[in-house]
This record gives sequence, structure tokens and C-alpha cells, in this order.
Amino acid sequence: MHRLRTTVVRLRPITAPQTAKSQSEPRLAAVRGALRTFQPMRSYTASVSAEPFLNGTSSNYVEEMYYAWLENPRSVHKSWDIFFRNANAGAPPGAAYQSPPPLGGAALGLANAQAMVGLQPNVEKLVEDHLAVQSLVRAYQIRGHHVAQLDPLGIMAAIDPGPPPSDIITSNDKLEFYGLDESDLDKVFRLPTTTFIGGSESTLPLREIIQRLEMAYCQSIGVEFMFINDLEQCQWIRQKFERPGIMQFTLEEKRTLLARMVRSTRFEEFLQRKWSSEKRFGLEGCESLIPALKTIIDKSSMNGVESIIMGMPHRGRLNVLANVIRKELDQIFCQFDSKLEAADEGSGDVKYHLGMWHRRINRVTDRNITLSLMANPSHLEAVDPVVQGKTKAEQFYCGDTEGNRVMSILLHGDAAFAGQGVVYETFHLSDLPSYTTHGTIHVVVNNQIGFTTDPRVARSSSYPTDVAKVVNAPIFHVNADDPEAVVYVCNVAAEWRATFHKDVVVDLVCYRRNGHNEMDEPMFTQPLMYKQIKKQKGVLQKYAEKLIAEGAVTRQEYEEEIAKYDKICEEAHARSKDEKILHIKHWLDSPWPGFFNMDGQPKSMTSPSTGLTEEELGHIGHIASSVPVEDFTIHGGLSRILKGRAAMVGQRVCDWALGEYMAFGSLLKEGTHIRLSGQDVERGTFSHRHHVLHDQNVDKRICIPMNHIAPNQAPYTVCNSSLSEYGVLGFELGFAMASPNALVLWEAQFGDFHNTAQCIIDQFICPGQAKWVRQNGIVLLLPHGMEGMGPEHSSARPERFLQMCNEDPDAYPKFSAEEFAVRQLYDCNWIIVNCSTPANYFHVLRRQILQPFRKPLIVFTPKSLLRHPDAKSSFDDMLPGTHFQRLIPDSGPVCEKPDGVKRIVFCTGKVYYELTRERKNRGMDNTVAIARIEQLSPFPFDQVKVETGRYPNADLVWCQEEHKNQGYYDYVKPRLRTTVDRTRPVWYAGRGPAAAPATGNKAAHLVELQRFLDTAFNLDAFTGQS
Ligand SMILES: Cc1ncc(C[n+]2csc(CCOP(=O)(O)OP(=O)(O)O)c2C)c(N)n1
Ligand SMILES: [Mg+2]
Repeated sequence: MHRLRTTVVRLRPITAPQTAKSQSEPRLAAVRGALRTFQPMRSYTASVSAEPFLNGTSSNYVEEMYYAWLENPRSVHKSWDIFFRNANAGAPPGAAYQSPPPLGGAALGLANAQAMVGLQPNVEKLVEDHLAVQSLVRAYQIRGHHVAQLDPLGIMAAIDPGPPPSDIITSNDKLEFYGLDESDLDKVFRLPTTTFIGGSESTLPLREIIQRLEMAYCQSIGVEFMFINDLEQCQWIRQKFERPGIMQFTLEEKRTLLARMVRSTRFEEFLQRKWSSEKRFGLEGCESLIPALKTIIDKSSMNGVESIIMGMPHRGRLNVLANVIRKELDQIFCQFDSKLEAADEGSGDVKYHLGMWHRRINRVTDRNITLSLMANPSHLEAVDPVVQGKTKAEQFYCGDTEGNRVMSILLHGDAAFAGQGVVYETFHLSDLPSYTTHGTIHVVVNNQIGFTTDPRVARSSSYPTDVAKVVNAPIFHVNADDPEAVVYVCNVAAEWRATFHKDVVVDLVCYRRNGHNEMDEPMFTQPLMYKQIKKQKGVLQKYAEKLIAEGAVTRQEYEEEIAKYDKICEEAHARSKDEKILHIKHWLDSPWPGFFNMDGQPKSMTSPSTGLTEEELGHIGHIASSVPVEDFTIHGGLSRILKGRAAMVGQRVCDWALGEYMAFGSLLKEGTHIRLSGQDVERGTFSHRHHVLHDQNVDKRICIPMNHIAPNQAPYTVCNSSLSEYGVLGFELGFAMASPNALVLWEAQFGDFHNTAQCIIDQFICPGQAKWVRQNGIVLLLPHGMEGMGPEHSSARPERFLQMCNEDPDAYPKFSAEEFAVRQLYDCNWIIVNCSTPANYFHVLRRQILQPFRKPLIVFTPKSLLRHPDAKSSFDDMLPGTHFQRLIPDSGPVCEKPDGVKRIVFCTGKVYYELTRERKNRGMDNTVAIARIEQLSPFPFDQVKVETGRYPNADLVWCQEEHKNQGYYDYVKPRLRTTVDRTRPVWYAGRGPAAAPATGNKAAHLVELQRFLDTAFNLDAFTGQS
């Protein structure tokens, strides 16, 4: 097509090129001026376009035929040849088309057609011109945003479009690109169906066409949407931006907008006046963010949305809290008082990270709306997936399957939006069945700078928003100094989400009036930009002057509005001085009504029994080993697995997968929703789980037996995720935030992959409660174990999780024996376990929900133990009265003569099975005791004390399969020493220190294993050492 078009251009008579005008000229004004000097001279009725088949979507095809025919009339079908000849010859409307010549009659038809050729030679030009106009319309739709006036500073640092595209008519000489010239400007053209610029007109003069295209695509709004693959969506956007007269605002709307601009602007000015040397990451330069968000909220509320969950970075956060979420101003102002004492335990957080939850009446719609802004760390964009997860959960709990009642808004900085990979990961969750929130509205505060870095060195794409194209989200760039344009695109964005339930981006092109924060000097690095910014009149002033000039408000009314808001701020400031104590819990973003008592404390401090009756175990075991729907053909291999499960149930034993089934099944039956998410979790990476059965004969027919446990059970969600850790773990964390009454688990494919989600672990999971007084019961399942698989796929890096526990290794906790376990749990920042039996895994999962508070749970899960014949549990260990064992003592021959025991080896996880095998082989069952620490954190000091006391003549060894600088040694050693009052040394048996977690050589792996087992059972190994 492209080739044909250039050929056609070559065939056209060449008009003399006009002198190129300087590009620095204000382009659009010039072209508009030039175009407007022409008066319509005559009007054509285009005969060719009267052919019905030339309209609509077939026009591209016709265009192609026409170009081909121009090149070589024989290259098209005879009927086309005749049509084009007739049209060229000036056949009257509707008469150019003739049926293909009948066989044998060809000569006659051709003769007729040829008779007409030459009558009106300018018809060829007419067709060409119509095709040109169609291309021109399309050019504006695709590339108009490149010449839109987006940058309030007029320096276009944000956008690097290169020279204006040749097919946009920025000056009259550009008409030549289409084979048109100024004499064509007053000719009338039929508009294609792919444009709405005509309004009720189907034809317009070219001059008007260009002018309307400019109005639609080249003013304060730049629309990027032509990459969207859906015609209906493209048409929807075209009519939103092309229809004449779209940007009409009532007087009332203008005055509301002005009032919102006053609040936004004066809030920052107030803070600046009162605390000029405090960091607040002010919004100056993008004050229209506040009306933008309020418009989105108003419109969404109008469309039925009742709850909006928001995530945003530092910039303008306090302003959003004050003027969008409506946090009490005195609560915000008192955060600036450095003398306030903290009422809550924990670290707390800086004021521009705190979250907020607020239910109020939306003034515009008079409907209830709940707004929450999620607390977040400094780590830009990390909150994105968390917001999505929480939104999904709220939708799930209120049965909002389409996202009509709950939605999310994400705000971004330009540099972070382009630079942070988690943005991409989050976009890729947006349309996945178990992760979609049915459309997010993204708002970018595009101040054309990231700290001290210019866009040209901060990203390789033209716009910071290009990442959104991966999900076909339309992108509305808008000059933030044109508040009406901002409000318009925000309305369209909210309507888009309500109509298509897909993501959309509003790119507020603005500037940053101050440095990165209020202390920062921007002139060091952006001198010219900041010279321009210093000259820049504030947007409020500009808009107020516009409205005053229009007569929409008087100067007095404007000044009164300012005085009114200033007074509100002053009064709140006076009140804020009465605050003596800072309550972080007033900044909670996700309250759990009913879960705690009135003081925010757990309702009890006991954990109920986690055991199940024999009958319940049998029933769930039966579901786990059957296909609970009719006519469903499963894979033969899976039939064998299910038979194996049935046999285990018959023998009253569980392997790992069945233990998990028992925990999940029972919690579901008791009404707890369970959501298990991660890569390949449905089957399980190690093919042990099989929670989703696939019919071998019917495509996509599946069965989830876990949803067939009991009639009134809670639903079970198990979902294979995208190949992301950061995004998906963040999402699940957000899901778990919404309610304490769900067990939300994220499983890493292999434990070591969690490190690509490190930020979620370090910034949210580990310190979340300390920073933001909010609890979270998320469970991380991290397959871990040295099994000769090489440096990767081996270690889930227990050392890192253990290092981040808030427990004092040198102090023995002072709790009573009865409350020891639960108090420890209540005080810890997270729970870390490495279970060696299915029963213990079963109990810890149930405890996670049955305990009266929520803590994150990290589980190092096994790989080879999934099928290890000894790693099975009897139903006896899961009956009522049984519970999670923080430490499993040795119950073998050592118990008979504890005085004769020479060594007690403490260990955790899979190495226990290697140790017991070795002990047996060496005949040392009487001399070496082996104790398993199943709950690593909080450390079971009390139970370890019992064990060390039981064997008074034994030396103490910590044995691990991990390298010495990894695993648990550094964590366990000081705790063991504290337990024995530092009276006995703690020896080490394990791999030596190393840089990599494991060897890639299988033989070396086995040698290392044997070496540390030798150490563990050599009773002289530590003799003489101190
Ligand atoms: C992941 C991450 N890396 C680095 C930083 C340090 N940092 C804080 S703000 C900032 C610049 C952000 O620029 P932009 O996203 O454009 O937002 P703006 O401050 O301009 O509003 C940087 C690099 C951070 N907070 N998070
Ligand atoms: Mg920026």
C-alpha cells in the first residue's frame, strides 16, 4: 500500500514546492490563520463518492484498487478497470459502475466505457483528492498528538517527537504531501465514516476539515489510541474527541473547577508559608491534579462506583489526602509538629507515605463513596500491584464480577512510570481472569523531570506512558495548564472505564515549580527549564483570569473563594496545635471491622485447636482422591495419583499434598475463603498438587474438587499467575489486606525466585505492621532444599528472612508458660516455619486463620519430601487436640536413657531425614538425639530449653545442609546460647561458607553432604575446640 501511494504521488503533476517555514514559528496559529483567509468558492458534488460501495470500510480497498489501476489498468479486474475509466470520464453519480462484462460481450462493454473516457479528465484528481482527505483524517488521528500543545512550558522536554510529521498540516505547504494545494482548501469533501468531525454534516470543505482536526487533536489534548485493535473502541474515542463543540462547560462546572483549583493551590501555599523548610513534595506546577482526580471520582460515582482504592507516590500526596480523600486538615498539619509523641508501637512512617480510608457522601452525586489511599514505601510504583490486589479482593467480597462498584486509580510520576518494571508487570495482570480489576485509571504527573534527570536520559520512548500500550490502553496526554481540558479527558477516562472495563491513562503534562523537594535547588541541573518556570504564571491565576474575562466569575468572588479556603486552613492549623499525640492508626488504609475489639486489640489471646475429626479428614481425603463431576475424563497418570491418595486415606496417612488438602478443605468448609496464586500452582511445580483437573476430551473443561467439599463452603480460588514475582506477590499482599477472613497464599516456583519480589517483602511484608499499624496474614510458600540442582532452584534464602525478624536473640522472653507461644506470635513481625511433616504443615496453615490476629507466614516448603516415603503423617497427628509443633523432639530410643546421650543435634526441615538415615546406618540411635525446630521464628526458646535440659551430658550441634554463611546458623546460634545461658558451646555441622547457594556438580553435592553428616556424627569432631 505504501509503495502504491508513493507511486501515485510520483504520477501526479508536481507543484512547485513552497519555501519551508521555520519550525520555530508558532505552527498551528500560522496554519490556522492562513487557512482562515480563504473563503469557500465553490462546492463540488463528488460523483465518484455517490457510489455506495465507495463509502465506509471498503474505501481502503477501493483506494488500493485505484492505485493499482493507475499503475497498470490490467492488474485489476475488468470491472474495476471499467469503473475507473468511467469515473475518470465523468460518469454521473451512480453510473460509473457496470456489471462485469458477460462472457463474449466484453468488447461491447469496453467500447461503451472507452466512449466515456476523456469527457471529464479532472475526475481522476477528484478521486485522488478524496483519498487524500481520508489519509489526512487518519494522519491526525494517528499522529496529531505529536503537534498538540501539551507542554505548559513550551519547551517540550517531556516529549521528543522530532520534527512535526509531514502528514500533519502545520503549514499550507504540507498540503503538497497529499497532492493538494491551497486551491483545494475550499473544495467540499465527503467525510469517511471513521471520523466524527462533521457532526451532523457528511461533507465539509477541506479548510474546515483541517481546522476541525486541529481542534480535536492538536490543542491541549493529545490522544494516542490508533494502536488499539478494536474498531468499536477506536470509534468511541474518535467521537469523544472529534465531535464539534465537545468541550462545553456550564457556568456551574467552571465555578466548581475554579474552587477546586483554589483548594489545590492554596493548600500548598499554606504549607509553604507555615513550614517553609519541611519536605512535603508539593504539587506546585500540577495543581490541576486535584480537579482531575475529583472529576474521575465524581464521574465514577455517577456510574455506580461505591469504593475507590488509590495508590500514589510522594508528589502532591498531602494535597490529595486533604482535598480528594478529605483527611481532616488538622490531622495533616499536626504531622508537621516534630514534638508530637507517637501513640502507637512500631516505627511509624513519614507523612507523605501514610495511607487513609474514608467514607463520605459525594457532593456531586449525593451517593456514598469510600476512598482509600494505600500507604506505601519510598519505592516508587511498588504499591501498584498492591492496590490492584486490594481492589480485586473488594470486588470479590461484594460479588462485583464486572468492576462496576469497586475500582482503582493509580498515580505515577513520569520518570517512575517509564523506569520501573513493576508497572509493566502490573499492566500484564490487568486482563487476566483471576487478577483483573476491570480497568484502572492511571494518572501520570508528568512534570518532565525525575529528581535531577531529564526525560531524554531517563527513557527511550517518546512518552513516559508508552508502557500502557501493551494492554491497548488509550492514552490521553493533556496540558495541565488547561484545567478544562484536564477535566474533559478525566471525564472521558472515567466513561471509558465504565464502558469497556479496561485500563486508561491520563498523562498530565505539567512542570515542577520547585526542586525535587522544597529544599532542593533545581538550577544546578536544569537551569534553562527553571528560568522558564520562574517566568511561568500559575495555573490558578491563568484560569481565574480567563473566567473573569469571560464573566463566569467576578474578581471579588474569586478572592472570596481564596479567603474562604485560607480561613479553613488557619482554623485547622489552630486546632492542630491542641494535638499532643500522633496516632498512626488514624491513618489506617484497610480497617477490618469486627475483627479486633474496640481498642484495636485481638478479641482473645488463645488459638483454638487446629485438629480435625476423623470423619472430616476422611471426607476431605475422599474429595481429594476423586473426580466430583460426571462424565469427566482425567489423564491416566492422574487417575493413578488419585488412587494413591485414596489408598493413603484408607491407611489414615497423609503426604504433603494431602496435608495441604486437609488444611484448605477444612478452612473452606468453615467459611474461610482461600486464594492460592503463583506460577503453575494449579498443578504444582512438582506435579504433586493437582487442584484443577482437566477433561482430556473437552477443551478448557476443568473441575476443582476443592469447591465440592460442602454445600455452604467458602469459594476456593487457585490461579496460575503470569510469570512475575514482584507484581503477583504485591497483588496477593493487597488481596490479603482487604480482609482477615481469607487465607491468601503466594507460592514461588522455586524459593529463590522470591528475590525478584524483594521490595514487596522488605518494604511491605516485613515492616508493614510497624510502619502502618496494619496486620496482614499472607502466606509465602517457598520451595527450598539442597538437592543437587545447582546454585539456582536450591535456596529460598532463609538467612534473609531470619535476619529481618524483630526478635532479640540475646534475651529470653519473659512470658508465662501458658501464653509463651501466643505472646511471641503476637509480638513478632512475621512467622517463619520449615515443617518436616505434612501434619505440621496442615496445622500451621490452619493456625494462620484460627489465631486471633494476623501475621505474615513464611513457609520453606519441601521438594523431594513431597514424595519421601518417611515424610508422611498419620491422621492421629491431625485429630482434635493436636496442634502445630514448634519443635519436634526426638521420640526414639534416646528418650529411654537421656543421660547416655552424647550429642543433641538441632536441625530444621529436610536434613532431618538425612540425619536419621545416617544415625541408623551408624547405629547411634542411643547416643545422638535429633530435635527439629519447626518454627524458626519466633524461636521456641521454651521448648529448646526443655530439650537441652533433657540431655545434660550432650554437646549441642546445629546441623544444616546450607552453607555456613547461609541458612539458619547465624540466626539459631545466639538463640541456642541464650537458651542455655551461654553455659554450653554450640557447634556447627554443615557446608562451609560459600558465595553461591549450592554447587552445580552433583558429585560435589554428595561429597559435601557426606562430609557434614560425618561431622554431625563424629563425637570427637569438636574435641579441643572452644
Ligand atoms: C524505586 C525507587 N528508586 C529511586 C527512588 C528515589 N527517587 C525518589 S523520587 C525520584 C524521582 C521520581 O521522578 P518522577 O517519577 O518523575 O516523580 P516526580 O518526583 O517528578 O514527581 C527518585 C529517583 C525511589 N523513591 N524509588
Ligand atoms: Mg517527574
